[in-house]
Amino acid sequence: MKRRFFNISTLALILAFVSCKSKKPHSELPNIVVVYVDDLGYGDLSCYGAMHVKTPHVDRLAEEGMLFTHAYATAAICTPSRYSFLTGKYHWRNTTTWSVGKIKGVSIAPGNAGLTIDTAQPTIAKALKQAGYATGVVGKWHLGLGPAGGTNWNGEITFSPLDIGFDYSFLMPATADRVPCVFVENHRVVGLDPTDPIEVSYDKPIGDISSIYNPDVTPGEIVSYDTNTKKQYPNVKMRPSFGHDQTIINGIPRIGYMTGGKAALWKDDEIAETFAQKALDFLDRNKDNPFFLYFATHDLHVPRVPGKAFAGKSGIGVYGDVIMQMDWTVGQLLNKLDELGLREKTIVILTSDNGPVMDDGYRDGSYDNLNGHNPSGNLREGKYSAYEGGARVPFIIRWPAKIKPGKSDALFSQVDLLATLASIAGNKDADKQTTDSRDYHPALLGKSNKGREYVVQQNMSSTLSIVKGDWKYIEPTDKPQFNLYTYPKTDMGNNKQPQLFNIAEDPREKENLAEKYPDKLKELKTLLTEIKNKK
Ligand code: NG6
Ligand code: CA
Repeated sequence: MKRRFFNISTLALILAFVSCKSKKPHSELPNIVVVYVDDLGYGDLSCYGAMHVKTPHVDRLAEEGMLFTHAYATAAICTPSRYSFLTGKYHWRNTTTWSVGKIKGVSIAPGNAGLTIDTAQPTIAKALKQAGYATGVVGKWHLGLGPAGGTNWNGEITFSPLDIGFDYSFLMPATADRVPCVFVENHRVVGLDPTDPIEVSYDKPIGDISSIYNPDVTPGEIVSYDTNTKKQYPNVKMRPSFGHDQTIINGIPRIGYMTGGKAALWKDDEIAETFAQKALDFLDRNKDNPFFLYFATHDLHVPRVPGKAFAGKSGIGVYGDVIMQMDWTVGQLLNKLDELGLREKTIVILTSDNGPVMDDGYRDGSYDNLNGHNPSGNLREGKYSAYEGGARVPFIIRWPAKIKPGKSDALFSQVDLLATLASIAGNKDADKQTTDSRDYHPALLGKSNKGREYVVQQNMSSTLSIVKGDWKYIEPTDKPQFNLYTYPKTDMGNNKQPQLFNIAEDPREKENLAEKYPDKLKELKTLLTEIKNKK
C-alpha cells in the first residue's frame, strides 16, 4: 500500500474534521448499529419479496422501519463497498488493485494486505467518536490489516480499525475462504499459542496443503475436483471449484498459504454465533452511552458452513440455511436492544456489500438446490456485475423514535452513510471533509422522497456505472465480459460498447438504448467523467 504525504490544505481539512464536535448532549444521541450482511441479494429477504425463504427477524425490522427499494452499495464486491461506507470515498479513486485468476484490476484484498484505509483519512468511526460515541466493529473486515508489506500475526497488529476511529474490534481479517482463519481482537490474534506461530503467504506455497488437517473428515476420502489441474486432495469436506485450493483448514480448502496457529483456528460452524456474541457483549458494555457498532456478518459468503441449528433446516439447501442463520443473528440483536430498553433510541440499519452469488469457489450445491428461490429478485445478475443485481441491495433502517414505518424509493448510496449518520449525530460538517459522502438525512429518515441525484458503482473489474433518475449508463471497456469462476458464470456487464438502460421501464436491463438516446448517453457519460475527475 502506498502511504501518501499530505499537503497543507488536506491537513487543514483533517484538523477541521477532527475538531468538529457534536453539539448534542449525549442523552439525545441515538445509538447506531449497521448490520452489513455479506453477499445478501435484493431478492434474499421475505420483506423484499422472497417466497422460498423466511426471514422473520429482518422482516420485523422492515415492518417497524423504512425499507428502501433503490439503495446501492458502491461496488459489486466487498472491499470497495466497505471502504466507501467507512471513508465516504469511492474506492476506485485509489489505485491499489489485484488479480483474481485472469481477471485483472480487481479490488478484492488478499488476506495479508496492509490496511487499505490511510490512518489520516476521515472515517465514519472517527466522525461518530468525535460526536461522543463509543465505536466498535465486529465481523468480517476485508480491508487489510497491518502496514504495507505484511501483517505481523504473531505480535501486536498495528494499522487496524483501532487506528481509524474504532475503540473495539473483533474481526475475521479477510473472508472465510482466505487465510489466516483466525480471529483478531483489537491488536492480537485470539488464542494464539506463541510456540506455534502463524505464517501466511499469498505468493509462494509454504507448508503442506493438508498440514492443518481436520481429523473428522472421513479418512482416505479422495476428491478429484479441478478440471484444469486434475489435482487430487485428500480429506476435503467441501469441493473447491477454482483457486480455493492452497491450504486445507478444518477440512475446507482456502485461498492463500498458512502454517501454524492451530490453537487459534476458528470453527467454521461457530463463526456466526461467535460474531453474534461479541456484538451483544459490545451492546451490553455500552448500554449507558451512545454507541456505534459496525456489525459485519459473514453467513452467505463462501464457504457456507451453517451452525448445527441451521444446517439442512431451510429446505432449499445450504444457501437458504445461511440466510436463516443471518436472520437469527438479527433476531439476537433486536432482542438484546429490547432487553436493554434501547429499541426506541437506536438506529438499526441492515444492508449488504454486494449482490448474491451461487457457487463461488466451492461446489456447495447452492445453485442446484434453490428450488425456485431467486437471490437477485427481479434484477439482472448479482455479485461482481455492473448490472443492477451487483450493487443494488436490500437496505432497511429502523429508528422507532424518529422514523415512521414505510417504504421509500429514494435513491440512496452507502457512500453517504458517513455524512448522513454524522449529521444525525450532530456533526454537520462531515460532508465537507470527505470526497464523496453527502448528507441525505431527510431521505434516510423517510422525510423526503428525494434522495441522491445519482449513484456510482464499480463492478469486479472496476468498470464504472452511474444511475440517475430512471437511467443507467455503463462505461465501455475491454475487460472480459464474464467471471467464469462462478457457477453459473457471471456477466460482469463489461462491453466494448457504451450501455444505456431505462431501469424503470426495463429493470432487467435487456435493451441497450445507447444508440436510440444519444443525448441521454452524453449527459450521463459527461457526468461520470466529472465525478471521476473530482479531487
Ligand atoms: C473472489 C473469490 C470468491 C470470493 C471473492 C470475495 C476466486 C475465484 N473467487 O476472488 O470466492 O472470495 O473473491 O468476495 O478466487 S467478497 O464478497 O469478499 O468481495
Ligand atoms: Ca461480499
